[in-house]
Amino acid sequence: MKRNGGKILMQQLANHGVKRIFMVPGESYLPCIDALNDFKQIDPIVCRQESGAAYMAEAYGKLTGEPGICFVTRGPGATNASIGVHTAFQDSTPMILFVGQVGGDIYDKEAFQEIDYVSMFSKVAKWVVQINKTERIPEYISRAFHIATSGRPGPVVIALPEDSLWGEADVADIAKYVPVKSYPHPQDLDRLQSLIENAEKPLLVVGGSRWSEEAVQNIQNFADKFQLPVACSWRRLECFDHHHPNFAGHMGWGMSESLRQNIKDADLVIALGTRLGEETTEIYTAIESPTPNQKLVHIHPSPSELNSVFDTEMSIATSVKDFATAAATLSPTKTLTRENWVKKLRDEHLETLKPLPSNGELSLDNLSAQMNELLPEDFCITVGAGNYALYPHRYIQFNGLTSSLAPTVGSMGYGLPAAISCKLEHPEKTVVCYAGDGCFQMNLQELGVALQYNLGIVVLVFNNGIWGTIRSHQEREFPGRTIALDFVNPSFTTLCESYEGYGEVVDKTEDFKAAFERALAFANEHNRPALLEIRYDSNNIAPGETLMEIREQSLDAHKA
Ligand SMILES: Cc1ncc(C[n+]2csc(CCOP(=O)(O)OP(=O)(O)O)c2C)c(N)n1
Repeated sequence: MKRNGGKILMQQLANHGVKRIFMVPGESYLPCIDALNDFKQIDPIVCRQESGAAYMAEAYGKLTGEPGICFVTRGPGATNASIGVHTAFQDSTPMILFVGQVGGDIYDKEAFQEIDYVSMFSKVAKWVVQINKTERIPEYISRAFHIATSGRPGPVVIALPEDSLWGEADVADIAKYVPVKSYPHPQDLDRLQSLIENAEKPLLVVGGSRWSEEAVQNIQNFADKFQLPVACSWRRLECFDHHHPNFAGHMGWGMSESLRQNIKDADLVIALGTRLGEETTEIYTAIESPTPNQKLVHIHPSPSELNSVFDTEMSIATSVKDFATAAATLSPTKTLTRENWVKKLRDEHLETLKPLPSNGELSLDNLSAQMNELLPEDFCITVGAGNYALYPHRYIQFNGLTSSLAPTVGSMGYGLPAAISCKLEHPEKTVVCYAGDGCFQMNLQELGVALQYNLGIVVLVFNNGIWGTIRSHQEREFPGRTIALDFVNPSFTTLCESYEGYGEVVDKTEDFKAAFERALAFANEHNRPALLEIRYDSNNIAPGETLMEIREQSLDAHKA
């Protein structure tokens, strides 16, 4: 039976289990859009801008471990969506971006909106391909799902020339993809166990993508049995329950001084699932590259990641899930006596949860610490990039998978689309987007999606009137010479009201609790967005740190 390329493509997505796509429509891929009429099991989420759509798809990939699917038009649509592809790349998130393309008859003439996507995306995607023949659509899409999810997960970009979509073919479909397994070798497990049992001060660092509830549980049991304190890598706060007695904090930007010292004191670091990137290692100082001071065991799904930046004691190429399954079979061969080490790290971590003092009538420290009481058990906090994000990540006790969505790539504008994607996937969850006034304004148009799809998310906009992070960098490098940082902001509350949402300004710590409860009640009752505009003294730039202190320290350093 002959079908056009759009129908063949949508059939493949259905076969691979896709239930939702994020898109901005475009005339360059009309047959795919038309095919949605025949595949009602696939829900099209129509976004306002391609960066929002791509971020939503990326967040879906983070939440589910399955590729998030995004459709955009050629040229301008693809360039807008590229931020989501780069996020998926650095965050190791499975994702597939479909992009329209000019037809083969006029290709390579710089036709209207034409781009060579293989060249354009080759450094920010795991794989890029253009499907030039209608009959090869099933084959390429199957390969895309496998590539996006196996080894180090990542984004795939597929360009769809018009003639491939409008053309017809009689071709067989391909069944649902099955990611390959990669179990650790028994000898490696023996050696790992011996390293762990002979260490005095080991530390397990968890991160990366495609975890499962079972894997989290298995790794928690493993940490218990082997007396391993556990830290989450940069912005992977969801990989371990922060209430667990072995949890010792998170690494990277915002890491506590005590954890920084404990990492340096550790004699064995086991990094599971995570890259040890610039942020997690604090520019390769907490764990030095190429030769760490600690014995390093690196467990990562991609062999090419292993030993590429660090000279390891031992490397195991396996996925988190497969390692966790194997770890569940291990038991200590001797009595371990590291209770004090585990307890020391835990106690020091608990100290960091106490709100630090700050200036003015509204304390961001106190606000985020309060969230632990205000949030129900089933919650998700999303952020983009900016100093405001340091507060939830320091004070909120995240409780496992899907409780946090944060781009390790540090791209602004992520929080709102991610919150939308999370609420679509988990309607029962309390989803709170933290956003700086700068971060929020990068993708605020997606409030329209929250309105259209009845999504009761809560948005906290942290209004300090500046691009605060950059101000802190300027004060550090060019003290007192700050420039090009100020905002003239709109009324954020009126803005949310214009999307039929709720808006309220909060400028005192004691008013936050009641305001948050009102916002959440509105969001839950009306299934529409609620926004609290949080006003605070912009001098408060990070927990326990002010801009004026940074300036003074820097001026002193320049004098010396
Ligand atoms: C897309 C993108 N553009 C620019 C940056 C650089 N950048 C990082 S943080 C930041 C300022 C964030 O300002 P805001 O959201 O208001 O938060 P604040 O730092 O004031 O808390 C900027 C411009 C980035 N990370 N991502």
